Amino acid sequence: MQMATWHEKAAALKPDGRAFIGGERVWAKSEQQFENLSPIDGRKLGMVARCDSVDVDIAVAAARAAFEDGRWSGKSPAQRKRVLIKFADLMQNYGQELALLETLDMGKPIKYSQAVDVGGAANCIRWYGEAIDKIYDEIAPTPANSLALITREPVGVVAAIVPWNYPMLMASWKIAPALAAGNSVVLKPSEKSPLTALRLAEIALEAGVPPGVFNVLPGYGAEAGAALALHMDVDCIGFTGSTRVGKQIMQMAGQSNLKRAWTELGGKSANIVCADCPDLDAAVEAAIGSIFFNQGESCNAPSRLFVEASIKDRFIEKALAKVPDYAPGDPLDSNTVMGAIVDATQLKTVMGYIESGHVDGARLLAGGKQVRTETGGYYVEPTVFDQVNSSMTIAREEIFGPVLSVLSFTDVQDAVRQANDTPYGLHAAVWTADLSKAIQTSRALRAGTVHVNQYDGDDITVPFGGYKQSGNGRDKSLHAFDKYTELKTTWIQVG
Ligand code: TXE
Repeated sequence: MQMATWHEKAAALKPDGRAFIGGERVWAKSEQQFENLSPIDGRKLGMVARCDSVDVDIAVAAARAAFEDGRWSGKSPAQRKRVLIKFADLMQNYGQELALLETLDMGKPIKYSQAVDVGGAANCIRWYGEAIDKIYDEIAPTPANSLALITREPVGVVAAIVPWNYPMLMASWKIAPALAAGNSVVLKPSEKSPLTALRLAEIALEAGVPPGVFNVLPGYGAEAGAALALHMDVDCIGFTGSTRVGKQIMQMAGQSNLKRAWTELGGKSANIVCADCPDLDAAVEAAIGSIFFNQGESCNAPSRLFVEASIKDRFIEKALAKVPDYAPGDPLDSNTVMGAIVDATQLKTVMGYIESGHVDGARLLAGGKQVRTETGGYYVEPTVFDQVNSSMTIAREEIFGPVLSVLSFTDVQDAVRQANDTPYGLHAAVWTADLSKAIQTSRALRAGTVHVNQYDGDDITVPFGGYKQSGNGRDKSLHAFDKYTELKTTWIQVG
């Protein structure tokens, strides 16, 4: 029997756009809906609940009730572990459906939706599930007549607001540590990509996460998102998105109940290639592959490439030979490596930045145009600008599209100075065979992650987050528990 193609599977899919509150699929109380269109070809995927502050009140009340009665928060860590591991297993069982929803909703290639998004999200849920019954609390070194316990408790009701570039992965980075620690969660996915988050909530219920513990509200940022950030009964908010909205989230947290607010925001990561780079081909591959991965829609994309002047021409020649490999294609074709830009707004933003590169005097070496297909959709050529300097808009602002800016430097101090000349501080990289130079440079770079002689080294065991206006707090690793737990001191008199 012949297997159905991704196109046939996509045609058969009927996504459910209703919210998920208290263990049930529901429409918004207002009955308002919005249309969900695929960036692949403009096809209508369905209607989605347009939740607002009324739905937020209902979901937060459901989450609070679940937290208070202990149906999840009161379970032992080992019990929560078993449920979360089952949740991860089920995600993998439903992997094809989840991957398809992700690709249709936001345009990334199906092979990455499967390997990176489903694989990474399921691994994240499993990792925090496995971790939670292996963490011990502390006893403080107090005088002998006392016993002081330092224990971690869940913060209570956690709101998570996530973006559209890795919808499932960003959701899992928030919900996995939050749920493992015993919190209840209200998740708001981006209005551009709500489908996988809604399916995740159903899968969590099937795995045994009790009703009310994990709720999902699709809707617009200014409506459902702001209502969550302003809510007086949300204890903590985890946000990934633009720096502009991240600042508003911090303000809304401050003007309401001072809920703990954690932000993972934009980036303009610098990739520094020194003349003594130990493997130029690997550096070329990483520089090109990492900026065009996910259509350039990655907060940690190395969008500023700094190449030492003496090797720049050779480096660029090698890099340009790789660019055609990243030509955008049909995201439902398993061979495609670059897919569609998420929507018409983002396409306009990216094309606007390309125009600004021309206006500011950068030299276009590759791409630069929108790709029009017979079926429609939003596609942009992989684009490389040379002769960029640090004052140009394309070197200063986050483009969030497949656009690489090439700059040069004279010595490593010059590279560090230029690399740090940005309001952002998410990722950075340095390529050099000199160990001392690598260590000194990585210490000098103001970024949450510094890569040395690679760019894609990353897994769930390491923290992810930014310096400066790239945000605060860290996703992933055991450090993420700091965001979703309170530390309690219990001082006991002995004798
Ligand atoms: O992000 P927004 P957008 C950057 C990237 C991109 C730009 C715009 O440069 O081009 O942001 O993308 C919710 N109160 N990043 O407009 O608006 C919104 O509904 C509460 C970087 O999509 O920040 C969505 O769920 N919530 C980034 C989430 O915030 C609000 C990932 C992100 O949307 C809100 C995405 C409000 N007032 C974009 N307004 C990264 N760092 O990975 C919006 N939201």
